[in-house]
This record gives sequence, structure tokens and C-alpha cells, in this order.
Amino acid sequence: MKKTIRVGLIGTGFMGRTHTNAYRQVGQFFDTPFEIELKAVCSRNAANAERFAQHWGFEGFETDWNRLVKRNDIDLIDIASPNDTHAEIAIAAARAGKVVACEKPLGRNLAESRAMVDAVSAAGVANMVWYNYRRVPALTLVKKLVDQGFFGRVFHYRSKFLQDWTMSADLPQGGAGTWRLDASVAGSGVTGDLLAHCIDAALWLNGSISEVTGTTETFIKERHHAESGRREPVNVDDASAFLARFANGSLATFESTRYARGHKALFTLEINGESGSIAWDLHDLHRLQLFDYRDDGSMRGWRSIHITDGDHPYMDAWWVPGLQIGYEHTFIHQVADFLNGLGDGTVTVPDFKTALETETVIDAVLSSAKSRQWETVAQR
Ligand code: SOE
Repeated sequence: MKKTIRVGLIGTGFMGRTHTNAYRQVGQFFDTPFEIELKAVCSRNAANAERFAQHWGFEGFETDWNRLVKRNDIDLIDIASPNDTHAEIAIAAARAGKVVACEKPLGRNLAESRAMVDAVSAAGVANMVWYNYRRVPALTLVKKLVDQGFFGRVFHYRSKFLQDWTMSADLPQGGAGTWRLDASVAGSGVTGDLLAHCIDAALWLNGSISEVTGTTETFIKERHHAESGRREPVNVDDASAFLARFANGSLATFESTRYARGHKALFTLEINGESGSIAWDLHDLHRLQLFDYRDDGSMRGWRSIHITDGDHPYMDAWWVPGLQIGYEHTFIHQVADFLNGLGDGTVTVPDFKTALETETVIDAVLSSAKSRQWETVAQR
């Protein structure tokens, strides 16, 4: 007999949809110890909340997250609202004894993120952060290769996340959809929004980063603010690049921008080790490029592995070999893992504590962009 977990979701935007889709699909494809009940969705705008609840099958809705967090018919609070709400809601939810799931990044800055970790630790509640790309089957396979020692000594790590959606000077900052351009809401620009994914994957696949040197740029210095109605300075980084040294001795380059014309969400990563290399990109997320130096010399070369076989991570839950899956499935995998972890009392990573390490790297990158020096990454 499965237990029930009752979900209260905050946020009705893009992320609210990806998370809810995952809650709705997970039970169809994965056998976990829990049934999910979509209890209530919360948005300040009642019409949005009601429309979302009806469309996605929530039983009801709220317009004040404080009420949602206090409800005793809700077990899990999922935070899919803009970054400036993450810390306050997560801390209140933890104090109310709820399981907490939070969209990335944790807080707007290191102080908020640390307070969030302290709150879930003090309350002893299960928690997770939606770094969904860890659950792309190709990347989960890379993690297995790392754990099996496939690479030998790692020399290089390389990662990018390129977009072009903010290039128009007419795009406002602030408000629904464009709050990512308002530093008071987002915390930072591409460093916290996009490089956060690259850093999370890097820490997972290649261990801790010890020091960084970075630089950022804001190409369009003023934008109309959707809420104040005035032209205001833009304080988010439009582009961010940094060099890093990992604790394992490898060197890395990271780059992210919203000004790479033609690139929509090109997340790439490459690892070069003494006995092999891999390369992957989000636009072909079901393919892994792999080079194994141990292959017989006459046959040695890059392989392109189509990650759709039942032997590949998560894939036996889906279709037949050869048929691929996509972006939305990564969220479904994350819910499946989290529910299994809740069932057997194990931590599903990245939990808040794990995700705090990404925040320490973000903080060091932004500090280095200001100081123009190498910065040591803080201990969590
Ligand atoms: C920004 O455009 C964004 O939606 C990020 O906020 C997400 O985390 C990323 O996965 C896709 O791009």
C-alpha cells in the first residue's frame, strides 16, 4: 500500500509547469513508495492560480504562500517562484515541518543560501534542489563512468551555457518572465541562473573547485522596469566567464551568456582524462560522445552513443530501445529519485547542503569579477 504525499506548489510560471508535469507523470512510469496528491497551487494573482489549478489538476489554490505553508493537509512545499522568495518560503516551510523542494539556485546570495541550509538542518526535514540536468540519462551515465574510474587522472573540464533571449534592448527588466534581469529579484544574472547548472554538474562529476578567476559583463546598461515603469540601471551580469582549479588538480573553463546569437539553451560539457574523454550537449541530450584511449589502436576514435537503451540510466522506465526522451523527463526522474529516497530515508542529491557548494562557487566568481583577482572558494 503506497503512502500519500500532498503537494503545495508556489509559482505558476515555466518552472511550476515543469515540476507539476513531473508530479503528474512520475507514478505512470516509476514505482515509488508514494502516490502524489496535488493539493494546492499558490500565486499572488488569484486568476492565474485558479487557472493553473484547473489546468494541471490541483485540488485548490491559495494567493498567500504563508497560508499554504501553514496548512496541515500539505506535506511537501515546492518553491517554483522567483529567486527573491526562495529563502523566506523555504525557511518558513522547514519550520512548519514540511518536506521542501526548491527551484535552483538556492537563494539570491550566499547568506540567504546558508540560512536555508541551516533551517532545513535544524528542522530535520527532507529537502532537494531542482538541478534537473543531473537526471539527463547521458549525464547520469557520465557520473557512473566517473565512479568507475573511466577517465583516470582528469586534466580538463569545460562547460558552457549559451542563450540569446535578452539581446533586444527593448526587453524590460522586472515582472513575470523578465524578473531574471532584475538583480534585486534574481540575485545575479547568468552566473546564478545558467552557470549554476554548469557548476552543479561539475562539482558532481569532478569534485570540489578550490579557486576561480572570473569576469562578467552587462552589455545593456539600462532597461525599462516592468514594475516601476521607469528606465533603471541593469545590475545583472549578461555574460560571465571563469577559470577554475579543481581540488583534483584539473583545470577548467566555464562560460555563460544571454548574448550568443542563435543559441537558445546550449549547455555543453566536456571532460578530458588520461584514459578517455566525454563530450555532451543539451541540444542533443540523448547522445554522449565518448573516446576511450584503451580501445585497440586501429579502432580508436570518438563514439556517439545513443542513450536510449534499457541498459542506460532511467531508460528502462520509458519506451523501447532507440526511442529517445527529453527535457521534461529529467524532472520526472528527479521526483522518482526523491520519492524513493523519502521512502527509504536516504538523502537524494542535490539536497540543500549539496547545492550550497554551488553557491560558494557563484559567490567566488562574482567576487573575482569585482576584485579582478583569483578567489578561493569558501568552505560551506
Ligand atoms: C533561463 O532562461 C532558464 O530558464 C533557466 O532559468 C533554467 O534554469 C534553465 O534550465 C533554462 O534556462
